[in-house]
Formats: sequence, C-alpha cells, structure tokens
Amino acid sequence: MIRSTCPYCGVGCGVILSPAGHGLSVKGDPDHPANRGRLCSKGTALGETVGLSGRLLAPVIDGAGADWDTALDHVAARFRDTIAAHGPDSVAFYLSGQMLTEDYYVANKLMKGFIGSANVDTNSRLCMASTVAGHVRAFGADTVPGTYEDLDEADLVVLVGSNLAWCHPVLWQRVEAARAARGTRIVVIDPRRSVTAEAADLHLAIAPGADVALFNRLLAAIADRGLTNAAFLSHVTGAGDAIASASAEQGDTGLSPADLGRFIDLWCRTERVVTVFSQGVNQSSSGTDKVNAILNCHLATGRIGRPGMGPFSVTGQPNAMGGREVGGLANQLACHLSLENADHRAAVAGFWNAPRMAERPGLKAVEMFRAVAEGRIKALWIIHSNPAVTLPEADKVRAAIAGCDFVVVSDVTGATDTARLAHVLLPAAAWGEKSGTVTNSDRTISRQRAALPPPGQARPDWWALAQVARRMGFAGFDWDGPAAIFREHASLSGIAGRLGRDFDISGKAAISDAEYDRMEPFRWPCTTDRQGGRFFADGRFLTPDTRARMVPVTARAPAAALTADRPFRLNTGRIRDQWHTMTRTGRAPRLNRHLGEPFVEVNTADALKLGLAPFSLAEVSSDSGRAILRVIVTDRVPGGQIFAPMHWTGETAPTGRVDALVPAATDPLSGQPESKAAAVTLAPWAARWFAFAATCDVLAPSTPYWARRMTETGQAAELAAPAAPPEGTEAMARALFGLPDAQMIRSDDPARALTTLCFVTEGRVRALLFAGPAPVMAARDSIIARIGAPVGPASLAPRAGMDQPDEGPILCACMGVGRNRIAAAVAAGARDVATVASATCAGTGCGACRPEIAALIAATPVPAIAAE
Ligand SMILES: Nc1nc2c(c(=O)[nH]1)N[C@H]1C(S)=C(S)[C@@H](COP(=O)(O)OP(=O)(O)OC[C@H]3O[C@@H](n4cnc5c(=O)[nH]c(N)nc54)[C@H](O)[C@@H]3O)O[C@H]1N2
Ligand SMILES: Nc1nc2c(c(=O)[nH]1)N[C@H]1C(S)=C(S)[C@@H](COP(=O)(O)OP(=O)(O)OC[C@H]3O[C@@H](n4cnc5c(=O)[nH]c(N)nc54)[C@H](O)[C@@H]3O)O[C@H]1N2
Ligand code: SF4
Ligand SMILES: [Mo]
Repeated sequence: MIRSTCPYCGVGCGVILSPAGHGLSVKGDPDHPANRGRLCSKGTALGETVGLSGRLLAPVIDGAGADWDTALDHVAARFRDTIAAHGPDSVAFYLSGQMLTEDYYVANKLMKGFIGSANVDTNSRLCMASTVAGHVRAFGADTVPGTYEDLDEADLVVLVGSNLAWCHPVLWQRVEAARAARGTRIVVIDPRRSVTAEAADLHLAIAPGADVALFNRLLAAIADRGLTNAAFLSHVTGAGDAIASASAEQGDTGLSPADLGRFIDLWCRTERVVTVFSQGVNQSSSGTDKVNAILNCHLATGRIGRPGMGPFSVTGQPNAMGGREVGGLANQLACHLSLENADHRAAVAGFWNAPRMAERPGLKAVEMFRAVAEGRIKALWIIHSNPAVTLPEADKVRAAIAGCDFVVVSDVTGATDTARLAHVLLPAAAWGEKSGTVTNSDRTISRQRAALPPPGQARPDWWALAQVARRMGFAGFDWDGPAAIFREHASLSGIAGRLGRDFDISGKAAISDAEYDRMEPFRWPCTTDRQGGRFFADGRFLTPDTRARMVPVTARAPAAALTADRPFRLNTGRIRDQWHTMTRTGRAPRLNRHLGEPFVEVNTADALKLGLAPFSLAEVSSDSGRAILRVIVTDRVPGGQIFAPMHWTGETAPTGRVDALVPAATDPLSGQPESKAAAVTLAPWAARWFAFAATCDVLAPSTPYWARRMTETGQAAELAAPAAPPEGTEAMARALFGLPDAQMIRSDDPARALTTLCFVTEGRVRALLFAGPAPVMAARDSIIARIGAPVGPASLAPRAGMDQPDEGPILCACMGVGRNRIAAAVAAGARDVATVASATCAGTGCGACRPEIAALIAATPVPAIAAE
C-alpha cells in the first residue's frame, strides 16, 4: 500500500495505491488534506490507465530503436553544436505543469544557469500565466493568498470562468458540502450554461470576455455604497485610480440589470466571499486585467487572507504551482525570484555555480513556436506536453515542429501528434512509476510515489535532463535521486526567503532520503518560524513598499473580431471524463463512454437557421484552420456562440483538432493565448454516408471524417464521408478492420436504410459495421458488448433485445450507470438525486455527475399521476 497523489488536476488529491496483478488499484486517501478520501471519475479510473499497450519502452532516434547512452550523447551533441554555431537562444525547452517539481527544477537550472538562455517555457503559459502576471502586479509575487478551507468556510462562492463540477470535481464536492452545511450560495459567471452553472444559485451568462466590465461595476458599487475598507486600504496603493476608472466605465456585460443587481448585492453584503477563477479568466487577451479586476474588489474590501474569503485561482495541472515555484516560465527565475533583478540573478548564479546565467526573459510559448517556424530556434526539447495539439494555430505549430532541425520529445507514448514529429524520442517513466513532489492549488506540497517498476528502458524525466547536462560538460547535475534535487531546491528557496520572497521551504532543506520518502503533505511556506497558513491578512505584501496595488483596468473585447464571414464566437474547454489530449484517460474505456466523439454545441435557433440537424456533422472554420465536429443542439450555449472541447487529436479524430481554429492572439502582459474566443464560420458538412464500427482489433480508418476510441472489447469508431465509399462498403470495412479474408455476414434493412456487416472468426463476432445515408441510430454499448461473443441471430441488430437494457452514454463513470438507466428511474418516479442514487447507485461515487442527474430530472416532465 503506497500513498501518492493523483496526476490530473490541481486539486491534488491523495491516493492510496495497491499493486494488483499487472495494474494498480486506486482509492482516495482519507488522510490527505485536499480530498479526505474523495476522488473523481478520472482519479477512480487511474488503475485502468497504467497498462503497457502503446507505451514507449526504449529511446528512438530517427525512427529506429536505440539505447539511452547513444540517445543522450546524440541529444547533448546536437544541443552543444547548435549553441556553438548559433548561440544559446537558438535552443529551447517546452515543458509542462504536469512535470514533477524535481524534473522541472533540473530543466530550469540547465537552461537558465548553464546554457545561458531563458528559452524555457511551459504549457502553464496556456493555463496560468495571466494569474501569475495579475498576482505579481497586485501582490508583488505570485502568491495564492487562501487555502481550500476557505471554500468550506465561505458564505458565497463566486466561480468565474470555472466549470468546477467537471474540472475540479473534488473541490466542487467541498463547495457542495459547504452549501449543505452552512447554506453557502454559489454564483457562476460563464457565457455557457455549464453543469456547474446549472447547479448554481445564480448563473450570469456574461458576454464573452466581459469579466473586466462586470468586476469594474462591482468595484464601482463597492465604492458607491461606502463598503471600502479604509483600514485595509492603508496597505494598498492605487485604490483611487482603480475606483475612478471602474466608475467611469460602463462597458456592456451582456447581463440584465436585475441579474447584475442580484450579483452585486450578494457580493456586497457577504463578508465571507471566495471568488474562484480559472480559464474563462486566464485564457483571454485581457486575462491579466480580468485577474486584477477581481483582485481589486477583494483588496478594496480587505476580504483577503482571512477565513472564508479571498480571490482564489484554481490551478489546472497537478503541478502548475510547482512549476511556478521553480521558475518554469520564461520570465521567471527560481523560487519566485525575478530574472530581471540583478541581485536575484547573482544570488542564484552563486548558488548554482552557474557559468552562464540568462540575463533576460526568454520566449513565451506562442513566440517560441513562432521562432521555431522561422528557424530561429533550431533545437527543441519538448517534455510532458503535446503542443502540436494544444497550442493555438495548432496546424501551424505542427508544421513548425515538423520543420525544426532537431526535436526531442520525452513522453510515455510515441503515438501523439507531437511525438510523431520527433527526431529523438525518450521514454519517460509514467505516473505510478516515478517519485517526486507536486504543489496543488492551495500551496500544499505532496509526494508522488512509485508503486510499479518503470517498464522497458523508461526513466524519469529529471534523470534524462541531468544526463544530457552532464554530457554537455556541466557540473552540478549529479544527484542520486529526487530527494537530493528536492533538498537543493529547498536550500535555494531559503536564499529567496532571505531576499524577501514568499516561497521559502528551507525548513525541509536538510531532510534525509528516508524523511523525504515519508514526507507528509505540507503547505508552504515552511521555515523555522512559519508553516503554511494564509497570506496578506496583515496587509504586508511582497512589493518594495509592502503595499498591494489596485490596478485600473478597462474592458476590451476579444481580439478576434466577429465579421459577416466569421459570425460565431468559438468557446473551448474540457469535458468531465477526459484529460487534455487523452493519452491517458483515453485508455480507460469507461471514461470514453460519457462523451465519445469530438462535438460542437450549437444553440437551437442557430441550428435551425443553418439547417444543422442534431447529430449531423458541422464544418467549423477560422482564418487558421478547420474542423469537422458532431453537432449537439442545445440551449446551454447562447445564440451566436458555440462550444467545442479541446481533447481530440490526429490520433483520435484528425478533423477534431479544435486548436487548429484558435488564433494565436495573446494577452500583452502574460503572453497567454485567448483559447476561448475565436471568430469562426459554422456550416453543415455535407455528409451522405455515415457508419459506426466496433472491433476487437485496432482500427485503421481512412474516411474523410473519423473518430475512434478504446472500448471494453477493443476499439470503436464513428465514420462519415460526403459519399458512400467508392470501393464499396465491404472493401472499405475490410481495410478498416484489417480483415481481408474473414467470413462476413451482411444484412440490409431498407426500412432503416441501414447496412450491417458482421465479420466472424471461429464462430465469434470479430467486428461490426453499421452504415447508411444518415447518422447511425444504433445502441453503441450493446454493439460493443457483442464483440468477441458467439455469433447469433441478434449479432447484426442495431439495438439490443428487450431483455438487455442499453445503458446509453455513461453519466456516472464511477458506478458505470448510463443515462438510459437513470432516465428509467426518473420515469419511474425518482424526483431527486438521492432517490435516483438509491435506485441506481448513480451519483454515489465522486458525485461529479450529480448536476447532470439533477438536470435530467428537471428536464423530465412529472407524470400526471405523480403530480396529483
Ligand atoms: N475533466 C478535466 N478536468 C480538468 C482538465 C481536463 O482536461 N479535464 N484539465 C485541468 C486543467 S490543466 C485546467 S487549466 C482546468 C481548467 O478548468 P476550467 O477553467 O474550469 O475549464 P474550461 O472548460 O477550460 O473553462 C471554464 C469555463 O470558462 C468559460 N468561459 C469561456 N469564456 C469565458 C469568458 O469570457 N468569461 C467567463 N467568465 N467564462 C468564460 C467556459 O464556458 C468554460 O465553462 O481543468 C483541470 N481539470
Ligand atoms: N482550445 C484550447 N486549447 C487549450 C486549452 C483550452 O482550454 N482550449 N487549455 C490549455 C491548457 S490550460 C493546458 S494545461 C494545455 C494542456 O496541453 P498539453 O500539456 O499539451 O496536453 P496533455 O495531453 O496533458 O499532454 C501531456 C503529454 O505528456 C505525456 N506524458 C504523460 N505522462 C508523462 C510523464 O510522466 N513524462 C513525460 N515526459 N510525458 C508524459 C502525455 O502522454 C501527453 O502526450 O492545453 C491548453 N490548450
Ligand atoms: S479532483 Fe479528480 S482529477 Fe483532480 S486530483 Fe482529485 S481525483 Fe484527480
Ligand atoms: Mo491547464
């Protein structure tokens, strides 16, 4: 039994791992302060993702297997030669908020202290950079003032641009528990009616990008009503200017005066208010201003750093905070020290004994890949990220990586859009196989511990980085394990502490390997005289004069203007059961059953106007690319706005790469791209042929549209094309399944206009294809369950027999309960979530599906008899 931390979101839940056969069994750690035993669907399914199929097991050089020695020598030589010929700024690292702190520390030390460039940036630029910039502007350091306990103790939780129920499910459970215990009110500010918005007391469907206008109105009202906190404002500068500019601005929020008034009243009269913010705030061309507009309101009222109140940035990735602590961004140094401060640089250079310190900020993510495209970056090492999918203008980024002289990718699999472009692939030890630390959203540092041996030649990322550093001739990279790196980082943080920085964990600088192994979760800072707690209630900030800054901010519209040609605003984000580019969650069949295909949500009126039928396919295009997505007609999105999730890739749905559509517009201060406000065209994609396929083998689709996923019995795919396959459906299917000679049974159902092909080996169903001229109406789960079963009369039917209920899409991933079963319980009279739970078990696991169950109940009319 090994205690570790979940590798997904920034909640940072503790898990208990028990090796079971070739896998792991995973349960919530009741003693971890972040989750107290709770887990969400993704955490619960972790054990299903650790299998070895698809794993990268050995280094690869130019497509051929190699050993580590050869690969590391090659990488070191190419980086050394490139630097010698073109200078240190001709190379770059692109890292990830999912790396462990120890991995991150080594990468940052190598680039900023020894190579002498600050061209090290990370996917946190796409994620947290606006918060970092906003925190630094207001507080003088990137400090999260509060703790998770504030969510338990708040009377009002305002979620701005956060789909907490899906993206931070365990925090959502804490908020729900607070609502049950103390009547905490929940307000959600989101242009889209997300499941979180659905569950809120008040949903403000704000106009995209209008958050600055909204919080300026709030600030003006705070001042008007005399609610500013004069005592606290003695620790703040800029209040007058910020209030004057907020009062002068009356920018449109898209909200009714009544809703606006309710929100302002609620915020003004509730002392214990936590304003949680996430990607609807950060991923914006005015992201930093949005952050400061929120911070301004908390500073003006002094509602910061005290129990149950404060601004709260929830971090996306498991170690977004750790990356910020080691200085993983191109404009940071280490331990919250500043790259642009000569004293800070000298202190770090001395500590590292660094021969060549970077002296100025490096390229931020979007600029970095632009420099790759222009040939200014000639050697690039990408670790733990998939930028060919997730950066804006992703098709251009993919082409830039493909054209780069030398690309190294460290990953757990070679089957990603980015890894496929690498000259050198390095096999990384995965979560569950490696050790280190991560910092969650509330500054709690927890251990990830290995429970399984790394397979094949897989090695941890820190080791590969240190090896390359040594082979480039650098001293100071000879740690014997993560504990030694952690101690070095902790010692450096002590120097930062003495320079007046907040991130100081020097209390741990002398721990032994055994103590590191046993280390319990702890919240920073951690010094001889301070341990954890909140920041700023005392009015002491980290600016030179110790006062906070209120920053005057003015609302700006999203960078991409809507035009007659590009009339729709494309919002993007996440779904409940998938993690980013699905390289791990996509391996757990039950996580693929909630929403199994790339889709676009379109408002009912827009769908009618454009002739987009439910479940048809739409083409979405922008100035930078195009995508083909399944249409979901819904009133969750307002007219003129559409929403598409970010998860699909060249591996899973080549026309579903949503970042191909997103323009590379960035916030001028943080460099964070505006991932949620592309201007796009939406039109029907004229498909005349549709199919659903399932097999126990690997699918090789080649139709113009396809999306595939792993299932309990193998793989399944949705296929479509403008016309029936020219080679004939059977020939297409044989190529798709790789079954040129297998026995086949065919059935044609003219009434349904559906053709079914069933491939049989040794009396068992090997593969099934259902095809016709309209979207295939067939029960996917029942078809998938037939794969591998003995062939019989029911094998070719599009639906299960009456005796075999079909689950439909899985709403409760923890308990495996489908929409149809829940709908049946509701139809049978269950009118609240608790009754549905006792009838079906749905909602009794992590609870993230409870808002969806509630919505299903609300949407189901009460039968006449029950209503009487
Ligand atoms: N299931 C799941 N959970 C995850 C992840 C995952 O991939 N899957 N990823 C993790 C990571 S790295 C991150 S960063 C977090 C992200 O967590 P969230 O930020 O909660 O997730 P998103 O879906 O990106 O965006 C949140 C909401 O912002 C809204 N929004 C769009 N534009 C605006 C706007 O102008 N103003 C406002 N107020 N809202 C707007 C969107 O409609 C969306 O509902 O999730 C983490 N958790
Ligand atoms: N349109 C749009 N785009 C977005 C966003 C959005 O909301 N909308 N959100 C942005 C945000 S907030 C984020 S955080 C990014 C995330 O974007 P990415 O970081 O690019 O996406 P991931 O799928 O998390 O990529 C992680 C990679 O690391 C690999 N990996 C897994 N474990 C290990 C390991 O132990 N070591 C190594 N070396 N590799 C490993 C995985 O296989 C995978 O290829 O996407 C951003 N892009
Ligand atoms: S909320 Fe879910 S994904 Fe996030 S850390 Fe906890 S178990 Fe993992
Ligand atoms: Mo993120």
